[in-house]
Amino acid sequence: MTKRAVAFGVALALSALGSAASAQSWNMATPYPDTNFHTQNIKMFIEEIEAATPLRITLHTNASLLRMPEIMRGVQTRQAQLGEILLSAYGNDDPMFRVDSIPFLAPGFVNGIKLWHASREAIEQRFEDRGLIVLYSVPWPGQGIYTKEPMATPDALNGVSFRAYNAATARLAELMGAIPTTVQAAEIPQAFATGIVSAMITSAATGVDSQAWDFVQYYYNTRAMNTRNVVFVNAQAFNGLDAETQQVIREAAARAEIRGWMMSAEAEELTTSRLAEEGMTVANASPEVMEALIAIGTQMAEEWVAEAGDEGRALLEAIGR
Ligand code: PCA
Repeated sequence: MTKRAVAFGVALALSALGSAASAQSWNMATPYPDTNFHTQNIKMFIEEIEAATPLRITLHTNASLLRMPEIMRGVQTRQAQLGEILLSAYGNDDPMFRVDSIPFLAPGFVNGIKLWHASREAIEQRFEDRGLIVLYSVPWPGQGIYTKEPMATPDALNGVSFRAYNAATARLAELMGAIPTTVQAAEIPQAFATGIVSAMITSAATGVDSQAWDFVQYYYNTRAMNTRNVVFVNAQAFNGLDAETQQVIREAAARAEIRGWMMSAEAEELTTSRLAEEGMTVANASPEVMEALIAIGTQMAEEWVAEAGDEGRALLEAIGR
């Protein structure tokens, strides 16, 4: 073989290697259904990446690839390269993961943005320690309480079996005198149908996803907190991409974060109206119930700081609490 032929062969092999490396197929796992605004946002995120890079991403929705509690581990072990989780569902791992679930600590989208910016670095560090990279985070609409019977006073939930989705909502239920059971979003209709739970806290968006009107009558729009989802990637997989593809993903993520906050605000309006259109009674919680929830929030913030320590105290100061 001539020198030239060898050089040509090497170049060919290298370019084949190069395109094999960039034309990868990835999987992404999310716990939420196709119609949910988070999922719609992810689809746009993926479209933007696929339009600008050879990377191909298959999205597995509605916990079809991995159940929510398995997604972080699943991305660490590269069963999927990308994942979306409800961050606070991992709140037992680290208090930083559940600060967004303390009732009335940072209610509403504006406070939520402040809280995210103040906690982002600490959360990113936790992900890095786990071999993961945070790409973006989007909040759920405000959280409200769904009941079968009217909830005029705080004791209405006494002894009621209550669907929780993380440690914080379980604690909230407990402090309301209810009996919490953790149920994943994808399993809500079944849990109500089989009588495992008869009340819950979640957004109007998840109420619509689970067709709450089939099993509860009342939605009390307390807007107690805007707990967040995080979209993240396996760090090794990400670092294995060429710099240009990495850049495209980072930029698409930044856009998805801003778009997602707006989509969440829009979903809050649309899905709250939808609950009413489907025949549910949508109401503000009574002053007594609000007072009780706010007091519970204060207690939970104290409990949280006791666990989160100096870092937690500094975070609350940073958001003016
Ligand atoms: N939906 C998710 C988390 C918060 C929300 O609005 C759920 O209910 O599991």
